[in-house]
Amino acid sequence: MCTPGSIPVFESISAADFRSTIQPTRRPAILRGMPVGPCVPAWADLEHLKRHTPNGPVRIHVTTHAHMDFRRKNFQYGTLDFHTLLERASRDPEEAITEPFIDPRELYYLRSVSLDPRSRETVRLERDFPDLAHEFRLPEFFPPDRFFSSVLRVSSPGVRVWTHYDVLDNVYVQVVGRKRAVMWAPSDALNLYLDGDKSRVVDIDQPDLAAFPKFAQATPFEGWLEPGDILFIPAMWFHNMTARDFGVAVNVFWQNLDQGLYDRKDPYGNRDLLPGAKALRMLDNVMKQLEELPEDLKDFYGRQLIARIEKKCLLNEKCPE
Ligand SMILES: O=C(O)CCC(=O)C(=O)O
Repeated sequence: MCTPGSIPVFESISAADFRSTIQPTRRPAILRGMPVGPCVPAWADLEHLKRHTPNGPVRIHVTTHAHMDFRRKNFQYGTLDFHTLLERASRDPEEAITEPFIDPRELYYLRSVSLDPRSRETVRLERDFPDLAHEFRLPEFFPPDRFFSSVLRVSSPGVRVWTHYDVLDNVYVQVVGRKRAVMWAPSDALNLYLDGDKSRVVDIDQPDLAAFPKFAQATPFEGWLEPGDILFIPAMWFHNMTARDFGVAVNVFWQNLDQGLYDRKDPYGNRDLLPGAKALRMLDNVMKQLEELPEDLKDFYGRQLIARIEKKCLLNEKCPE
């Protein structure tokens, strides 16, 4: 195991520095003091936010448990008008809600999807929230033709989104409120008990080590985002995010690799890279083959497969400096 660390903070660097020295390291970074437009501090004013946004219905997560758990499904989906969502998510959590979905103290989380339900396009801030887009600027982190999506995220205080990875490089621009980010390198995949793109270890601060003993060997990197901070989340880095306050953020994704590697029918940008997805499907067939063998021989050939994969695919473990 490597020593747990902090996500490094880079003050007032340029977008060119990001492209030449930070992105190529394939390691997360907090970029502080970069120009993101008048959204900071303008969006901290709820009335301003309401004046500059349409009040259409949005699909949200509603939960009574701050730590959302995708396995126990301790949340449900609901629909609220956007302004009602803003009012409810920004209230003091001790304040009871009249006409809740589940409970007067429920919490909310929005990951914006296209407001046009028939649209198969990826979500874009400037299409669905044009006035907000006008007040938000992203430094030139990538060439415009690599843009994939820009997602508006709104969160009640305390809400935690489970540990998962994204297949695209992205930046999480924290506009309102503070947020805690805990991240793990892709090389920690075997210690995180994955179920698809998500980790089954929901409580990362008090993990159930009897159920998930290898989690103790995973190396977390932690950082706190302040309004105006930009977190660089390299593709495949696991991240777990907790809102300390009412939060508004813009999460921008781009295709950092050859475009042919991505699934073109993937509006959310969360499907595995094509060769990876194909390899996983082929492995299902391999496993089916091994099912024909007695248990001890299945174990024997399973170990041979592991040895080959270790030799051909895995990089040598190296602790990040
Ligand atoms: O908004 C958050 O707190 C987490 C969002 C996130 O990391 C994601 O869904 O990729």
